Amino acid sequence: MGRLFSDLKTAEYGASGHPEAPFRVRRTFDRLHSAGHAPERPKVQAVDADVVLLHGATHLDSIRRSTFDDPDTPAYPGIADIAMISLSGALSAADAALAGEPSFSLMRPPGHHAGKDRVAGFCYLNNLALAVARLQKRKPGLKVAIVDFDVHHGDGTESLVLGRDNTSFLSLHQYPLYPGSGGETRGNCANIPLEAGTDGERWLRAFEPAFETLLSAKPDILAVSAGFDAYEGDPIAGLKLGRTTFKRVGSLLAQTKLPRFATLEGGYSEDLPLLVEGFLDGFF
Ligand code: Q9C
Ligand code: ZN
Repeated sequence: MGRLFSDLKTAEYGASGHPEAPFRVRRTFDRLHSAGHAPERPKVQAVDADVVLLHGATHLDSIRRSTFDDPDTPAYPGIADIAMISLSGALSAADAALAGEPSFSLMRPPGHHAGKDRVAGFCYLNNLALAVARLQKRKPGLKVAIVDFDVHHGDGTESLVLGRDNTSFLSLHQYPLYPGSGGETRGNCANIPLEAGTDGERWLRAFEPAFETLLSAKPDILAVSAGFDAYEGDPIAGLKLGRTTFKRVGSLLAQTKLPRFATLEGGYSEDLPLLVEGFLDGFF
């Protein structure tokens, strides 16, 4: 079984009516625990120097001082500290993966819309991209393939890794939809736009060849932005993936036998705990 990093402090912020809500971590944590997983606190504590690997020099301070402005991404009290815990989960998962253990960071806030100097779409720090940058700093030349299966285009991640050496990115997403980008492939960033209503079978038919192409670059490790909002029951998007599709994706990633880690991005349905459990059944 793989390693699961979580911290219930990341279930302690929220705003009423906001879909990115505490239950996402709290209920998923409980469900995975009951299913036999053993959630661990992060083993690596993120520090400011980890953030400036990709974000601008003032980005973390702007989160600490709440001087940012995005309608979807509130200035919750203490959110900078919580975002650093979420980042710590991603860094811990990356380290575990490199040591040979598949791993998952069950934390919030998510990260894939956060850009260099930008909070956006419920995201403050780009957890996954920072974890990748830290791995590559420690292991120069490490080849990383990023897979983003959140229903939204991973625009923040794309902006941070576009043109980056030894790094390739694949995102499948509903299009058009927030954030509006991801309509075409650019350089090392492969984008697969999918129309509203796409089901699991069609999704997998698009994923499999694109994933083969990603693997042809012979990555050393897979870094996965695991969003579960392409689920048919998700309240904020329109793809129609069933529960079993997430398990299948986990299995396809695991079949590579590559070192791998994943971080929670979106997924707003009450069924999120079941979806994550299915994904981990395949991924670990
Ligand atoms: N204001 C993630 O899934 N919706 N973020 C905007 C128009 C924003 C989703 C609607 C959706 C962000 C991590
Ligand atoms: Zn999303």
